[in-house]
Amino acid sequence: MQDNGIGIMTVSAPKSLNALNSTVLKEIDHFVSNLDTKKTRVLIVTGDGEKSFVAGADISEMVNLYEKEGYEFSKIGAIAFRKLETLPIPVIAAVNGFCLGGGCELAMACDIRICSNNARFGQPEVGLGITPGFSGTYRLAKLIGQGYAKEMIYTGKAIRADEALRIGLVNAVYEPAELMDKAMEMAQKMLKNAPIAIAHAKRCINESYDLCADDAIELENVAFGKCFATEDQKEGMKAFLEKREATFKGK
Ligand code: CO8
Repeated sequence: MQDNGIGIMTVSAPKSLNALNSTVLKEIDHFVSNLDTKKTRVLIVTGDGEKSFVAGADISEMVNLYEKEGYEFSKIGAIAFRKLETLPIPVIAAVNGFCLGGGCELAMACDIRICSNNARFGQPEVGLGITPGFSGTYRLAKLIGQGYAKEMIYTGKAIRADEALRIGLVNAVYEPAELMDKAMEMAQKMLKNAPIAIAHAKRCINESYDLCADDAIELENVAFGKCFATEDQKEGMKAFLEKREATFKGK
């Protein structure tokens, strides 16, 4: 769904609390691959219904897999989530309930997570005899640090929204009824800013994690310079000096 520059991707598998089966994963991949990021300038990801964002990968689909199929299933999700993570637009996860296993991994592939006060986060995989997949070990440790990540992953315990806020897994917690409005409000603020500058900033933040300091700083220098080749930079700075609101064209 797309409305005035804000897209909403709703994960829907109502019989299993929106668990990610291979069809849903392919739908996510297809949606993200075909998203027109000139028209959709901010994406919100949420789950269908009031109880669950995504309750993990579909266990019934994984139960009889062997090593090769397990690897392939993990790759389908990992590729789709990587595409989501590297979209040149901001992606906000509006986590509206259970956010477990592959659900937490989906939320972590988004730029920002906000949640309802009934949300529960966890990586219960080791209790099922598997590791987190879909890049969960990588992203959780990056987001909340190795200590908390290892505790969550080794114990498999689910944490409440207030705890997720405390450890930096989410940015804010809201009443369920106001969650989507708050996500839209955040998206509207982003829409007012220069899209090319946001895309560069996102790439610098994402990529600098895996670079040494000198390379990360140089990546930013180059991105900063590139902004001066845009009409938006001229408009943004002129508007400030003329004491008016800037109108960005994404050029
Ligand atoms: N997979 C399949 N079905 C599910 C899943 C799931 N992950 N989660 C819920 N369901 C189904 C239930 O089986 C149930 O189906 P039915 O009505 O036919 O019995 C229905 O959804 C409703 O669920 P519950 O009755 O259990 O609802 P409750 O409110 O009692 O409990 C919970 C909700 C706590 C969320 C509970 O359903 C639960 O613990 N679900 C499993 C959570 C989980 O372990 N998730 C992690 C899965 S593993 C994973 O995500 C790995 C990701 C990386 C994969 C890499 C590839 C190898």
